[in-house]
Amino acid sequence: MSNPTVMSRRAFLATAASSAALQAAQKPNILFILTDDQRQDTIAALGNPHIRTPNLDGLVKSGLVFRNAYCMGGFVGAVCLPSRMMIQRGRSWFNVRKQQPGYPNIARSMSEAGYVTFHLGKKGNEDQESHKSYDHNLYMEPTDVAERDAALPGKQLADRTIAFLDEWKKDPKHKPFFMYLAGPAPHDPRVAPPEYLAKYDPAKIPLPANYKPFHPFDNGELLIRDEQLAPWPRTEAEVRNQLRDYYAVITHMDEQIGRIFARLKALGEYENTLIVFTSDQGIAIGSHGLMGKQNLYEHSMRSGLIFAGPGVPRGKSVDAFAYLFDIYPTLCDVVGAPKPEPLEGKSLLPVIQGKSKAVRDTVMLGYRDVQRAVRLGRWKLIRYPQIDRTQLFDLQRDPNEIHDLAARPEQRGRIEQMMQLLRAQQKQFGDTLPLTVEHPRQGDITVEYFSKKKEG
Ligand SMILES: [Ca+2]
Repeated sequence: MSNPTVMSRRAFLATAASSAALQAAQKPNILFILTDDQRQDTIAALGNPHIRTPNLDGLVKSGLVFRNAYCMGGFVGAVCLPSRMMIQRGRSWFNVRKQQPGYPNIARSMSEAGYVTFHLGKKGNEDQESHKSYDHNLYMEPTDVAERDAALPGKQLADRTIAFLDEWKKDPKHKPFFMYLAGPAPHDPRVAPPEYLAKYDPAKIPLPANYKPFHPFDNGELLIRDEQLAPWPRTEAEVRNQLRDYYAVITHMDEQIGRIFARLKALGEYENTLIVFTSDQGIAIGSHGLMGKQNLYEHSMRSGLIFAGPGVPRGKSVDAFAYLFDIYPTLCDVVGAPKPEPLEGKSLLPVIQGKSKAVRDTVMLGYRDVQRAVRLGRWKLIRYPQIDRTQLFDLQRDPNEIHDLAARPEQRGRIEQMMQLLRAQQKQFGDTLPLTVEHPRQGDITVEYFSKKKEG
């Protein structure tokens, strides 16, 4: 056994070089799967016995789950867009649009770290500017609806990914891959094949625990497109039917993801691939009387974030706060790439490796100029500045945000503390929205508004 202290300089350099070569050879492939509008509670292994997601369940069991990973929110109703920009660029939505040409993005960083980069996904409400940095940049093709199977976006996503993997594997000089798969499922329109619909009986799908026929007040965005995907009041039957379609699309999508995993295994690459799975944000579908994701409740802003593969503990879940824009710097750390200067995301690697409990004390969420929220430990405060309204939830006792504690006198101090925290977070990210306005609106979009509309 050689001793480095007495090793000749030449021998030492030779050893160092071969060790660097070994590391390079062992650089993991990275498969980053981003789904569209998938609530965290639509993965069976994360506590939903009513949905079937065997492949995502396998990922949960073989990896580490961040239970408190959030989309920070967005500046437009199509929250997909800011969410995806934040993910690609590692910046908050307040700063993500301020970038100069040549700005850092995840594809550039992975290229510089020696990866071949591949993107396949939807084109609308996506960060097409960042996509130009991928070596292979593909969009979903419009499909021939006459050919039923080919019309399913999940099938196309898997087919084309598998085709790329097969070609990549044939090249004896291939670099490790960084793949970003960002398909359109389970976003509406939710079209699943009949045999997947048949797996779910709407009558047996439980309503969300926080199901309501109406949202209890005007949150500033009750008339947007997504909220018109079902009539008011949201009936139990309508919500169950929509959940059936949603679950069927997710089960189909899960199967297609399983096909990609199976091909990685067949090619002998699965063990050397780090898989990152998340969704750009969740959605309501009946929760709180809402249908869309233009709100800051947990069902809409919290995503399931899973890491699985080399160096990741198996079957673990953590409560550490995370933003989806932390994924980019995390992957920089994984591959040993520098984290470019303007990144606002923080690497989650210390949490993944068990060296640290958390990298953030809080998260701030926002939606246009109508909603802001902040989390502190088990507590969550949501502020609606335009109507001068505040909600406070104890997520430990009330994870479904059903019992608003804001009017309780004993919570006055906590609300003051959390409003201060929210202001401090706004300052940190450059958010200039005042949390109080001189002339608050009445908030006209109420139960009465929809009742009159129905009569009229
Ligand atoms: Ca989305």
